[in-house]
Amino acid sequence: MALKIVFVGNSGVGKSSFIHRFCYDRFLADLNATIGVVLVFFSVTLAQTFSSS
Ligand SMILES: Nc1nc2c(ncn2[C@@H]2O[C@H](COP(=O)(O)OP(=O)(O)OP(=O)(O)O)[C@@H](O)[C@H]2O)c(=O)[nH]1
Ligand SMILES: [Mg+2]
Repeated sequence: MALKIVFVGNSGVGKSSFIHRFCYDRFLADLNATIGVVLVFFSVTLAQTFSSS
């Protein structure tokens, strides 16, 4: 399943930092302000639970 998530908000609130932490598990203290739009592609495997009745 493919999801597209859009981050919008005032400048400097931490959108890019949040995305970096989520996608790459790191914090970059010297991130430049984002001009326009940045696309990040990231895969995550979700645990599935199957129930039988
Ligand atoms: N102390 C602290 N600083 C943070 C945190 N998240 C982001 N910052 C700092 O806040 C500033 C702005 O973070 P960005 O992630 O660039 O914010 P942004 O929303 O992407 O900003 P724009 O690209 O200008 O729209 C940077 O100096 C970050 O280092 C946090 O959780 N704690
Ligand atoms: Mg940004």
